Amino acid sequence: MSTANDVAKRIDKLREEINHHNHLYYVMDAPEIPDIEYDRLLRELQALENAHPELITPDSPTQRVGAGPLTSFAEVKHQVPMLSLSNAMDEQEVHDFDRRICEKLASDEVVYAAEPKLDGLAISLRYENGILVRGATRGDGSTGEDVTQNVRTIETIPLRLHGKGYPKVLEVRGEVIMTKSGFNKLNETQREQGGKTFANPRNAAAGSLRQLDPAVTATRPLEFYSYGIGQVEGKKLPDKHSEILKQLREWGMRLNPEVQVVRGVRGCLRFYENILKKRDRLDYDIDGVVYKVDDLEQQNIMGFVSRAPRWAIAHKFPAQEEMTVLLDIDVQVGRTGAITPVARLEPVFVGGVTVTNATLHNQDEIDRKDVRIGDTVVVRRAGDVIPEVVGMVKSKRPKGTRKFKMPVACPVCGSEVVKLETEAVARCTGGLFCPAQRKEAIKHFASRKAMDIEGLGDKLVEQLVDEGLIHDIADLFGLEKDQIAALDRMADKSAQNVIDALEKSKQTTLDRFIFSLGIRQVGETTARTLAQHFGTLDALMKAKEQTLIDVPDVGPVVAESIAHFFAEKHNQDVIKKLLNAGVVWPEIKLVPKEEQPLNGKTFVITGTLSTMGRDEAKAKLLALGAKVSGSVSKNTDYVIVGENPGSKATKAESLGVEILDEAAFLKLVQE
Ligand code: 9MJ
Repeated sequence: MSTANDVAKRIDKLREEINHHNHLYYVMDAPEIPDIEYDRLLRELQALENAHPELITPDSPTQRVGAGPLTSFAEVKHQVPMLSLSNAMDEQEVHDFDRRICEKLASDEVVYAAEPKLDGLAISLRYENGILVRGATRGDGSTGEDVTQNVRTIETIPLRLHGKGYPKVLEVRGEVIMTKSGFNKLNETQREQGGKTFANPRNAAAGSLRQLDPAVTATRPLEFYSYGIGQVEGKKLPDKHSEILKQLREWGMRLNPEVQVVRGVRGCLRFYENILKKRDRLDYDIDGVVYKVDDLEQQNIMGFVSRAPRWAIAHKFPAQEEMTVLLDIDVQVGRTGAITPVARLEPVFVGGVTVTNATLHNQDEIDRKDVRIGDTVVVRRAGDVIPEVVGMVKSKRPKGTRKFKMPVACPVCGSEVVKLETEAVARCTGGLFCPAQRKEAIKHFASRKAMDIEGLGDKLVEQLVDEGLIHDIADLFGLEKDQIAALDRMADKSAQNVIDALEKSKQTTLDRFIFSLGIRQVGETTARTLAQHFGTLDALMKAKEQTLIDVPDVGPVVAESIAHFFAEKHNQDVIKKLLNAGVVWPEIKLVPKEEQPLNGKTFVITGTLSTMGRDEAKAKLLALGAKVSGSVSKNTDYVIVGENPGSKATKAESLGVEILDEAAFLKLVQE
């Protein structure tokens, strides 16, 4: 950029783009570009304006962080502005932040409150004489939208403060979020009903809270966490931020359990690493952590720059969404014949790794998102989940993009590809005739949670099938060492290891065996339930569809799939071959219902357990004869409470239902 004219042009262009994206984000709840790209645009504009202050205009997007309120809600003027946070993108910027503070306060080490940075919608809740009188969004920080009717539908927001001694006027500030699990369920339902789906939990939370009809908001799985205060009248609150949060909790506000008081920049960075490690296990999205000077007097000394405090900073995590170019779309054939379109991408660094492939799910998703080959797309990689293409950037669409069409024949075996009305995915009809399906079935059989055959990795399975050495899972046990040793990248020793692992895997359990068969719809949990319910493979194989439906948690679709599987001659033959090869498991003693230890007891599980998923906990309880329900009532015997419990824990308390923490629950099922 050379001339002043170029700079002015670039500034105009940036402002136009940022305004466009602001509108999509704040008004439509439908952003087109990832946050990180938006931040880049805003930072570039800021840098240019800093270098050329004469070009700053009052309507530049840098002069107003956030966006104006929607016209359809009443305006709310915040008596105490709702702050935004400056960002630190790396450790160096955190060190700089801490150094500025230490210098100003003439201190060696400052005490900070460290909090996860929830990725939702900032809200201010106004309580007068302990009664919730208003809920407002942040808007531009000084004027927000009145969403009182909507926040009243959120169960984790008390309509009346608990306890005593609260100020006459108390504004509680915090974040409304949608849990990841709630978000997935919501999108599923929306898709089924042909409604609007959301790009991520934050947009879903924003879209749900800014519904004109509170009845719609009430159906959405929203939660609230408090992290600060606004206007306070009639009482002096503690002089530490962390103490104020504790006080808020006593008045019935929910606090994030991860919040900590830490010492100095080292304490901050340790907190960051800790939360980053936990990130994927949390049932809500966070995009970083926040450090706040804990002492309010020190906060006062630090003061503000425009609307952001100098005493706080958001330390951002690596972005989980990035933009890149969609080079091509291939298809992959899965274990059950499902044909998945896979995006081949211009390599892009996202979620901490370089991604070159991402799933596009199915044709309907591609059509719905209007993704075409040649488009610039948004790729998301969160935790261990397979990277996915979440959308395309329309403003970057070049000429000559190509639409993707699902092939009519399987690219691997040539069989017809069909798509049932009731399913989203297209499938290859080749069954086990299709080498791709065969390979996937064998990989699944050998996998850790199935037969756990060590050393029999994906590459080896592919070679064995390609060389015609095995045709089905049972053929594995007929393999000889020399056959394996002759394969690429194998030798005598590694071949012997595979043979030993195969031998060892023959001693298994019934639930592993059922799972390893790869029956459609039968995951680990269902396999365990089936094993416990029927006790023997024979009983399961003979079970009629109607009998299967009676098994807890087995619905008609699962029952049909199981009955279908065992009715097929080919599957019966493979099972016979496996048993003849010596696959065995310990007998399961079935205890009559009346004698089961938890017979007649009803449990409810809420929150996240650290040692197992909810499905597993549920399966354990069912196996002991208990009933597991989704909601707490006076008929509930026990509520198991994990981390971040929802309103069910509070309800249990008010009904006097016995509460078990995770340790107590583990003790109970082990006994
Ligand atoms: C979030 N989003 O979790 C603040 N925030 O403090 C936390 N946001 C904040 N604090 C002052 N934990 C302004 C915003």
